[in-house]
Amino acid sequence: MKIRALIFDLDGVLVSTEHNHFIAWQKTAQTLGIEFTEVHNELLKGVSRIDSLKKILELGKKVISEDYFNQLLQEKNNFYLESIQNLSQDHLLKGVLNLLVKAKNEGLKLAVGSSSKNAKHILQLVGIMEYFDTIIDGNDLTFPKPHPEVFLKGAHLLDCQPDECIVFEDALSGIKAAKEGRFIAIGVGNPTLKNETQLYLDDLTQFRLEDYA
Ligand code: B16
Ligand code: MG
Repeated sequence: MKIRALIFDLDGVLVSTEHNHFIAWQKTAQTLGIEFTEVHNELLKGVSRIDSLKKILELGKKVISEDYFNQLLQEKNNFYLESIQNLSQDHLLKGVLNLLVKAKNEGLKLAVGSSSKNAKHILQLVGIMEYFDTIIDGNDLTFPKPHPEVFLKGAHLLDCQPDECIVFEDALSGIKAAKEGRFIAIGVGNPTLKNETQLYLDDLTQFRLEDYA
């Protein structure tokens, strides 16, 4: 089957923002008196903001009021947004720009499929918004990753079947979503995914479009 579209996760695939999420969640966990390491953070990658805080609370076996829960979500996002305010094209991950240009020239359709409600803001900061035919983000979703809704909506808007689309993901939740939706799933930039996908790449410079298009 010829590939007609590429669907990119945002945080950790296009832009190096995963560490900012980690630092912001670590601050939240500290406020709650919960130990939170990079290993714990692996479970949060690709996971929605609400589900991330639920997972941190489960980790610390804590129960908090709804008001405090919402306050912590707001504080985490404020801290995260502050930490990415100087984001620029320099924060695009290796190989991103070349692949976007090449895929566009080949006539492929391009989409972003992200859990983040900040996705459009980030794409604007790093200056690659205009490459994408459609952007599905956390604001468009009823079911967060690992549910395939994000990628199925993307494929639908691109008028493509899942098996005509490659999904690039850095998170286990996203790989599960892509596989569940019957997309071609490629793991990028996260060695813990090596055994989870047919193809794993350290970064997008290693992707050979000519093998698919
Ligand atoms: P926000 P992705 C995900 O984005 C991140 O991997 C995850 O760490 C974050 O919690 C989630 O977005 C929600 O982000 O708080 O900005 O709405 O990897 O799916 O592009
Ligand atoms: Mg990601």
